[in-house]
Amino acid sequence: YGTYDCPSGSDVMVHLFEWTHASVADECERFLSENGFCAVQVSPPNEHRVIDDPWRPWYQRYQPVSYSMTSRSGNELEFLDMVNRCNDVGVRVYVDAVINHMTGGGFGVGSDGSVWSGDGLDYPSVPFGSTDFNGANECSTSSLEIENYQDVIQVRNCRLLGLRDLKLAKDYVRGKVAEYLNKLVGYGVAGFRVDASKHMWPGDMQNIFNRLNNLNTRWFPSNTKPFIYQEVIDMGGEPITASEYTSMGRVTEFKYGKNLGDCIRKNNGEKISYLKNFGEGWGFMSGVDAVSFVDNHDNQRGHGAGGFGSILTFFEDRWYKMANAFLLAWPYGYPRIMSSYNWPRNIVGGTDQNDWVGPPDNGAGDTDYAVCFNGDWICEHRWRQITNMVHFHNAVINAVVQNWWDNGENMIAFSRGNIGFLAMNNENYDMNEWLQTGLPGGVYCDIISGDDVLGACTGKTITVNANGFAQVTISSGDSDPMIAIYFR
Ligand code: LM2
Ligand code: CA
Repeated sequence: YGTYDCPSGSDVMVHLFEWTHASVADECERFLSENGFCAVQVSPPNEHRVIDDPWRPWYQRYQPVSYSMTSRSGNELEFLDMVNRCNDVGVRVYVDAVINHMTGGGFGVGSDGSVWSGDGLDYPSVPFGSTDFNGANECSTSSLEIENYQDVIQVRNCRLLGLRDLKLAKDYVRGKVAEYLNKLVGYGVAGFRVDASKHMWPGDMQNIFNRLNNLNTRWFPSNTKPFIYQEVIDMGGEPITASEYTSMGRVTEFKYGKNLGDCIRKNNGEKISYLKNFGEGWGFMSGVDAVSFVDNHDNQRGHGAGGFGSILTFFEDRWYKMANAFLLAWPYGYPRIMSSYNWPRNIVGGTDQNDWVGPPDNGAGDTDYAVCFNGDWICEHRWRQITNMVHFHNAVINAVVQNWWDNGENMIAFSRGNIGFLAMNNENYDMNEWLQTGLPGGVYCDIISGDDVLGACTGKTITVNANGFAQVTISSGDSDPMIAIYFR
């Protein structure tokens, strides 16, 4: 676990948040496979609670009702079709696996028609019953809620936000969870984002992972286990740390997006020149253990960790492109690009009043095909600056950082060996520097301001002399105050 082998020339994943299976399948074929994406993270595909108040929030999908396969994204056949089609074009599918808990309180009928009762701890279509959940024997708080993150037992045995906490110490529960994950592996799923990993004992998770089958040999080499990456929010200051999980797979590094956002926003005197040793040098986990990202579906709306004042999202599009350019140019972690839908963000007193809003048009018909740039689908992964940096990332994958330059403040430049070069100007005055790019002499196309289509550059061109130097000019007024060039 914890290894991932992407087809060569593709080394980035994208989270197509709340996309339907049908739309993901199309996107694999028409875009992801053509643009160097290794994998797509999809929303939880299993049966979930259906919430009316507020109306069909995105977060209903983090309340499992069963492991049957009709969700807001589509049914089981559509899921299978998606996995087949993505795999056929070399794009892996990673499933967001919600296995720490089932629903919150209440009762109802799930997205696949199953009855459930959180009040009665009854999920007959798994089936899970009251003895399959942690209760007063395991969790010491009278509310059965997590009340204190300094208490490891609470964090793992009590309820997160009222969500009924599965007794993963129990063989039967482990078996049911493993059965679900193995069903997905059998379909051709290549890996899992493991939701709420902080709230599960590493030993319980290891036991479940030990039960996982090898990947489907229709697409993958024999004896290959699923790729695991675990969602652990470790900002420091709590007894549970990311390092407890790295032996089982990668772990989401939440410090990355917060600190990168702070540098780009210049919060508290932070500067992009400080990015010179971004990563382990900042106290992050080792890059080989990390999934790195600018924002995720939680912290882009003020859930999870980070905070609106730090995290950058598509709402701050100029900064966001800078952050993603850095993410993709700088060697740290397995990068994940967020692909979002728009919603009427309305931050009042630090909370987004509309943080619950689900994907465009849902509830109307539940066949909500994502069409990029149409309506509210943002498709950050298709923004030219970001897509082109995915290509850059893949091109420089084996090259180390060299030729770092900064002005001590908010102008930076560096090369990746003699393959690629990025320069960024986050000052409010123009950058005009004679810099070593590391690249062989020639005329290069800046892939931020345009595309290099069959050698015809639609953006700026940068001339590198025989010694590798170039005049780098970036106006502070540029819509994207950076340039990126690479050798191919
Ligand atoms: C995660 N990672 O560890 C997900 O990334 C995150 O999106 C999930 O929370 C969380 N863990 C549980 O899987 C989201 C959302 C919460 C929401 C839960 C459950 O951020 O706001 O909680 O999903 O849907 C909601 C209500 C909350 C209520 C709870 C239970 O916001 O007030 O608690 O449902 O009914 C009483
Ligand atoms: Ca738990």
